Amino acid sequence: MVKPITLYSHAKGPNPWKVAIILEELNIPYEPKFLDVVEMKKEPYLKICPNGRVPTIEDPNTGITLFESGAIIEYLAETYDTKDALSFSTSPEKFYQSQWIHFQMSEQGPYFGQASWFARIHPETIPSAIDRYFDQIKRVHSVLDRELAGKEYLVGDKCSIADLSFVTWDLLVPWIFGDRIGEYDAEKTYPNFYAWNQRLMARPVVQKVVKDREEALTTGH
Ligand SMILES: N[C@@H](CCC(=O)N[C@@H](CS)C(=O)NCC(=O)O)C(=O)O
Repeated sequence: MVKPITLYSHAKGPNPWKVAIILEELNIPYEPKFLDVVEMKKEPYLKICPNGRVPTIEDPNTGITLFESGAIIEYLAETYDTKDALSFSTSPEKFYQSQWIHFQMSEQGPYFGQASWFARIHPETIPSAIDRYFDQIKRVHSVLDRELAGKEYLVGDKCSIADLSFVTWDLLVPWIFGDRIGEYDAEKTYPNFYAWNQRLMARPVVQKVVKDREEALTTGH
């Protein structure tokens, strides 16, 4: 029997919820442990995640402790998705899957993160920085839109960890744009991206995790 995996998490940030979606999709038992930012930056957490951020997982079934959400979802798929229900293990699809996860981790995550920082958190208003990162959000969506022309999912003909890795940052886009959301109509500008995002959002597991996140936010994790 599979023992529950510990998922170190935080209510607000999108990266631990990305991992929760894959755990839920693969029916892997897990226990979230919510940390506040202060706890993330000191021992004992720094011993398992020198980066001082979440997510990190501890898997008692294999003895592995792992941080970085992209590495974690690849590990979960390789270890637990033995029938390739949500991932690809053969060439060339596994490399396309990796390509999109790298794109998510190196472009969507950091650019959307900087957009949210400069638009919603930074104490000074710096319009040129906000414009720069809002443009990058649109650019990332334009890349996905181009790729998704005439297809339902990024790799092959099934939903995979590559697609699902994008969901939790996309969910935050209306909050990131705030008052300026009116200047970005994704449905009209990037219809392939928009339809794909709607397809992913309609998945019962994604809906469940969105609800879990809202609950965690109201209980103050
Ligand atoms: N590249 C990391 C980024 C992790 C990350 O930025 N996590 C946020 C929550 S979504 C965090 O821990 N923020 C706390 C901080 O920045 O101090 C990953 O994808 O796992």
